[in-house]
Amino acid sequence: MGFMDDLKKAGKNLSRALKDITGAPFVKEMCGTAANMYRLGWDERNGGNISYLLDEKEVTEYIDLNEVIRTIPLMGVNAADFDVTPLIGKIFIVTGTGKYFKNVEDDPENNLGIVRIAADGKGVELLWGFADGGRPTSEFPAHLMSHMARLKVDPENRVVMHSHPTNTLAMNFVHELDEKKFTHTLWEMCTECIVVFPDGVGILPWMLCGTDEIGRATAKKMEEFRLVVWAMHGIYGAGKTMDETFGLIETVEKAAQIYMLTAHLPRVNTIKDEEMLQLVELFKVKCRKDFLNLK
Ligand code: 2HA
Ligand code: ZN
Repeated sequence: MGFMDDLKKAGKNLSRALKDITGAPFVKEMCGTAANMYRLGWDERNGGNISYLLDEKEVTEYIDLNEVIRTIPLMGVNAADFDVTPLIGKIFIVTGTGKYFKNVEDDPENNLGIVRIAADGKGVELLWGFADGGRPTSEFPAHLMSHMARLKVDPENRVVMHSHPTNTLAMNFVHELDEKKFTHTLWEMCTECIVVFPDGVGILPWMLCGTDEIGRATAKKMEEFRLVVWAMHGIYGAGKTMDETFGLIETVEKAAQIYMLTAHLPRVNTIKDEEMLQLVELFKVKCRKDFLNLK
């Protein structure tokens, strides 16, 4: 390197002291959320994954975007075959494949990665994390396709989250997997349900996970729903913020828990459809009216 290059590099480093990334709000949110999900029993072993679309300006406070650590092919369990053009250049923080939510908080640098979708749309550029040679979750294709689908409906969507919440899963085994019936049962279980997820819950039949096919099917559902159940596997949620997305799954799981606590007992009371309609009107949300049984 020549003298002028040295000088330029020194100048660049002097003018831009980078902040400690472990203190970055987006890293702290990933750590806190993974820890909560683990503690709630939703994400055993390597179950679950989160991806979070970051604001490039915010990221530049912590890392040098010109320094690519390595390039990783975009794939789940197979080489990926889908068009990510709308996401080229976008930066995500994402949980790693095979990594345990249990460990994220204590060791973010090995369990999380910050990646930028490469210009050719065939891979991602690692900018930080996955320090032990890791790569993004095997469900990254499903995440990216879901991000693209949600961004079309809501340009502010930033988070996609997958989890295995216990009662939601249990309910999959004993309740009909019909979107209207499943959503309606959840709406009946907690007063706030219809306000929190007025658009209802989409459902996919059991499918092989980690593939582009389940990614495409999830994204198709995401055009209509912010919540998609993967039958007998888990759930996907999407939202503007980590809190909103976590809250969606948390509310479904709470409703499913009440269902599982009561499904085998005689039902004496319920929240009526007319009452749900009052809630929708009071909180001024637009609900899936076709999921109600109004006279
Ligand atoms: O990442 O949950 O669906 C582990 C999983 C796969
Ligand atoms: Zn899973």
